[in-house]
Amino acid sequence: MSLTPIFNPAVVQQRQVDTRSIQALDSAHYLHPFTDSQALAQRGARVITRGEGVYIWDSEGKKILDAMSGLWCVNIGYGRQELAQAAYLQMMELPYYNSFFNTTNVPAVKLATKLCALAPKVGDREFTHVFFSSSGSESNDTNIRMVRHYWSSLGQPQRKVIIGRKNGYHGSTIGGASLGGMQGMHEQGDLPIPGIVHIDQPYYLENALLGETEHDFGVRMARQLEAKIVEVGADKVAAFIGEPIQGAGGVIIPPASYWPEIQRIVDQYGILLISDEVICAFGRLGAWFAYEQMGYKPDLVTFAKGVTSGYMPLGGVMVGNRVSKVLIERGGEFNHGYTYSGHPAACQVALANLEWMERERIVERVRDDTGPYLAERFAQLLQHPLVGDARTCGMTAGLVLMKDKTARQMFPPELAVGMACRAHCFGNGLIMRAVGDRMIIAPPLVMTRADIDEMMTLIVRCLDLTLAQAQAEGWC
Ligand code: PXG
Repeated sequence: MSLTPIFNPAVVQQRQVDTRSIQALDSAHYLHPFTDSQALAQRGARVITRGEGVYIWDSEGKKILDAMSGLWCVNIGYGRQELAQAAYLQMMELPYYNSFFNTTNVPAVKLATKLCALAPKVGDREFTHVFFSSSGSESNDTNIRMVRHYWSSLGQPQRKVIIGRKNGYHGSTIGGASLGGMQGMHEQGDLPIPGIVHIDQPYYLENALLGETEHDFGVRMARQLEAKIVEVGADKVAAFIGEPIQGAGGVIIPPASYWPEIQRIVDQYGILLISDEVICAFGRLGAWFAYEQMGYKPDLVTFAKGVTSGYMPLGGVMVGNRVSKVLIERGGEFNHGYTYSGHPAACQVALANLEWMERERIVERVRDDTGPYLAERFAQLLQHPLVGDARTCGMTAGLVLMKDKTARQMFPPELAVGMACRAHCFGNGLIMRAVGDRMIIAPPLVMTRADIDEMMTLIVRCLDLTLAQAQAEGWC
C-alpha cells in the first residue's frame, strides 16, 4: 500500500519560519505547561520545526540530538512514515467514534487485545482488559475512580486511601498531581486531595543512613508502606501506586530489594498495586512492561507516551484479572469515561507503532545490545571530576553533578549547576534534562551504538564546559 503523496519532506525542510514573529505570538497567546510565562517572554521560546530519526531542528536551522525522546515518548524516533500513514488511512475511514452507548471500533478492540497479549502473566495475575484515555494523567485519574469502585463493589466502600511516594510523578490533573509527590505542585492549589498520602522515595543517595547497604535501604524504604498502612488503618487503604523507576523525579532506580518487599506488603494487607509505567513500558527498560523485570505483580498498569511513540495522544490502564472480574461481575455501570476513550486514529497509530517495534526487534535490542552498551559508556562518566554517580536502566540514565565527589558533597541548590549544564547542552546541540543537579536522559530506543557514541561525546563536552564554568565562577 503506497502513501498518497500528501507530504513532501523536501518542501518541509525548505519552509521558512520567522522565529521572531512566532516567538512574539507565542508569548502573546500561548500559555506553556510548567513555565514562568514572564521569563519565557523575555527569553523567547525555542521554536522546534522538524524531526528526523534521533534529531530535531529549530527554526534557525540548528540540529539537536534529542536525548529525551521529546518528553520520554518518541521511542521510535521522528519521521516514521508508517505511523503517519496509519493515522491518514484511519482518519479517512473513520476519524472518530465514541465507545459509549454500546458501540465500539475496530482499532480500539485490536489494540486492547494486543496490549493484553504483550503484558506478561506473572503467577496467577494476567491482564485481561484495557481502559483507554488520552494521557497518563487521565489514566491515573481513572485509577483513582477504578480502585474505589472496585472496593465499593466488594462491599468495602471505606477503602479509599491511595498511598503514593514523595517525588513520584503521576501527572498534572488534580488526581494525578495528588497521587504524585511533587512539592512544587502540591503547594499550588492545596494538594493532595483528601484520601491520598505519601511515603518517602527509595533514593539511596539522598535518603540512606550512614553505612546502610543498598539492599537494606531498599527493604527499609519499602517497609514505610507497611508503617503507613498501619497508621491509616489497613481496612481503609485501597491501593499503592509507584513508578518502577521514577522518571520525572530524576531517574531514581530503586535497589533490587525494594519492589519484592513492596509486593510482600501489598499481598499481606490485600491492597491493590498500581504500576505507573507511563515512562517505563514499551521498551524503555528493555521489556514491554517493567513490572516483571522489577519483581512484582501489579493489579493495574498505567500507560501512555510510548504506546504511540508520542505520534498521537493516547493513554490507558491495563486491568488485571483480579480487578476486571469484580468490575465486570459485580461493578454494574462504571460511571466514568472520556470522549476520546478508544479514539480510533490514536489506537491505529499505536498498533502501527507496536508492529514496527516488533518487526525491528526494538525491545530486544535495548535489552541485549544498546541498553548494556549505554550502561558501559555511562559508567565511564564516573571518571569525570563533576560526576559523583552515574546509573542506567535500559535506555534511561541519570548522573549526579557533585561539588566534591570524594567527600560526596553536593553544590548549594541556589547555584543551579544542573541548569547551567543544561544550557551548555542546548548550546551544543543536545537535549539533556536537569532535575536539580541530576542530569537525565531517555533517548529514542532506536539509537544505534554509533548514536550513543555521538551522544556520549556531546555529554562529555557539556560536562567539561560546566566544570570550566564552575571553576571560573568559584563554585568548586
Ligand atoms: N505518570 C508518569 C510516570 C509520567 O511520567 C504521567 C503519569 C502523566 O502523563 P501525561 O501524559 O498526562 O503528561 C507522566 C508524565 C518531566 C515530565 O519533566 C514528565 C512527564 C510529563 C511532563 C514532564 O520529566 N511524565
